[in-house]
Amino acid sequence: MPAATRSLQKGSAAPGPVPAGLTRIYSMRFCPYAHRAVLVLEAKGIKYETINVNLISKPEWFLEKTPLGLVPALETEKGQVIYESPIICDYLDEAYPEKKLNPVDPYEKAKQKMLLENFSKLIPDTLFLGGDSVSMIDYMVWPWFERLSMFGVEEVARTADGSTSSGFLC
Ligand SMILES: N[C@@H](CCC(=O)N[C@@H](CS)C(=O)NCC(=O)O)C(=O)O
Repeated sequence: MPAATRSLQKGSAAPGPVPAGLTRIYSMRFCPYAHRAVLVLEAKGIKYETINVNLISKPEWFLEKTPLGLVPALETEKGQVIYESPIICDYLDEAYPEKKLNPVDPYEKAKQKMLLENFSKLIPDTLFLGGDSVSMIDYMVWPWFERLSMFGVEEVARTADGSTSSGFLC
């Protein structure tokens, strides 16, 4: 992965055009949504540069580029800006079709979208699944999250080898 720049904040100069042969991701180091896009960029071997954005003090140019002011956002060589992590990931899969990550079969693709939709409902805007303090649902799902590394999920993500079945949801 190319070295990320430090995070740019309000008052910073807008970055120049995306260099030829690259795409650009506007990110924040700890953002899980941006992480999705980075995983797809890496899995597909797409050349990209990263610009980290200070989300507490957002640069004016960032708000001009992205109406929602959220990371991740992707900027192409043509200056096209794409936001919302699932849309970015689908865009990348179509724009760089050499190694497709979405299933070709429409039903299989729909099944993955349905899974994502249900998973997204589990990801809250609050610190815990049930709100601002820990509640039963957190204790109910935590054992599976804690075991993710045991089932080799990190390795699957690192190698992006979709043929390896981790079975971590069993
Ligand atoms: N639905 C968006 C969510 C992105 C999102 O919430 N990003 C957070 C960082 S993890 C953000 O930019 N927060 C800044 C803010 O809320 O102003 C996606 O999937 O890309």
